[in-house]
Amino acid sequence: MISKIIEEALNKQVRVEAESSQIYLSMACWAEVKGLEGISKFMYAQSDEERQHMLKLVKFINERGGHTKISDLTGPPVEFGSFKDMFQELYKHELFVSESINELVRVTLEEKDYATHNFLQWYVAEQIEEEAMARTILDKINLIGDDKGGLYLFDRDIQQLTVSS
Ligand code: OFO
Repeated sequence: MISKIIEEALNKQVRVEAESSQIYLSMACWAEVKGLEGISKFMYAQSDEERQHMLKLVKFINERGGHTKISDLTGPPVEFGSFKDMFQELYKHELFVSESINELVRVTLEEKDYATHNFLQWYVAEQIEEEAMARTILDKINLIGDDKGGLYLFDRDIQQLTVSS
């Protein structure tokens, strides 16, 4: 059984994950209409992953005697500048998500809710991976440059990242 404080804190995270999914879906659309097929596929997959993160929380709350409240979401941007800007935005967003998870972990310790604390370790590990992936992508972009040729190679390479992740 989770306390009201934990229920509320987890519900907040449901919203964060749902908004992440929408932001990445918007990035997928932006890349798709620009003809960046690889980047777009990658972002559709990221959006799906974030929805799975959200659902995992939804199930946990309901199964632990809480009630998930599905809330309004803040609409994501429609335009993302250059592909480099877009991935910088993604990195920034993942840092924000990590902070949000860390805060949630802090609340579980304060509330002495060790079951939820244990459940959240999956998210802690996931954020380490996602931050690392975003940094790898930014390193790659810096290496190949922001020009047309670089973009072509990057769009091709990122398809392999999608397959292997
Ligand atoms: Fe990438 O954020 Fe979910 O956890």
